[in-house]
This record gives sequence, structure tokens and C-alpha cells, in this order.
Amino acid sequence: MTKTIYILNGPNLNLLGKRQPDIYGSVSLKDIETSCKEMTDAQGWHLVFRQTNHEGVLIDWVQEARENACALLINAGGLSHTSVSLLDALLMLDIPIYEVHISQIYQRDSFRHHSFVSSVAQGIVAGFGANGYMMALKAALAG
Ligand code: CA2
Repeated sequence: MTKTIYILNGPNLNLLGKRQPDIYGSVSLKDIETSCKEMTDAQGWHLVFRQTNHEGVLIDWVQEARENACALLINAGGLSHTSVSLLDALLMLDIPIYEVHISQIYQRDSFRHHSFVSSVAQGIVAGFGANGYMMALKAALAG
């Protein structure tokens, strides 16, 4: 049976490549999706890649991943630092969770130093720009 991985992106990540390139680089989320799709296709996995600006929608998708996915890769954006509800949804999963941040969150504002997602993540990638998605995906696909 084909394995499925969900890659979920939270608020404002639709702006990647369009604003603040000094922090987030010049690669768009569509570019990241394309690179991830190449990797999953090569391994015969099915990729679900999504972005939302809405906390409840992100939580709905986490619940959906619970039913459909073998692994979840998530960049929850600012919700990483604020959302107990997102954490509660992630706690329901019994698949590996990989957390990605494009920026090096520990060199930024102190409120970015804590992530609720980290407490349930098998692995965390931060500060490698868009490449972080591919790094985490490589680990996820390897199991
Ligand atoms: O570094 C990351 O990937 C973050 O998850 C990005 C979030 C931020 O709140 C986290 O602390 C770290 C913000 C996403 C905003 O993305 C933008 C991209 C381009 C231009 C403006 C915002």
C-alpha cells in the first residue's frame, strides 16, 4: 500500500519568497512543495502538502493526518509558540512528527524559543532555510 506523508504549514508561510528574504530566504512555498514532491515520488510515497492561515483548519488537518498518514512534517509558524490546541491535536497522533522552522528560532525573539510542537516531535530542524524541509523529509522517509 502507498505510504502517505502530510506536510502542513501554518500562518503566513504563504508569503515565503515574497517578504523578509533576509529571515526566510527567497524560495517560495510552491518551490518547497515541488522539491518535496520530487523526493516523495522517488520513494513511491504520496504527499499531501498544505498551508493555512487558520488555527482550526490546521488542527482539522492534523486530525486528518491521524487517519491517513504514516508521518507528519509540520511548520506551524507562529502557532508553534502559542497553540495548546494544536499540541492537543498532535498528542492524538501515533505517527512520527517532524518539526521544521526555516529560521533559527533560538537566535530570534525569546518568545520563539519555546515551541509546543517540539514536545511531541521526533526530530526538529531549524535554521537551514527551505532546505530544512528536505532534511526533515529525508529522515521521515527513512522511517
Ligand atoms: O522559521 C520558521 O519557519 C517559523 O516557523 C516562521 C514563522 C515564525 O512565527 C516562527 O517563529 C518561525 C513565521 C512565518 C512567517 O512567514 C513569512 C514568510 C515570509 C514573509 C513573512 C512571513
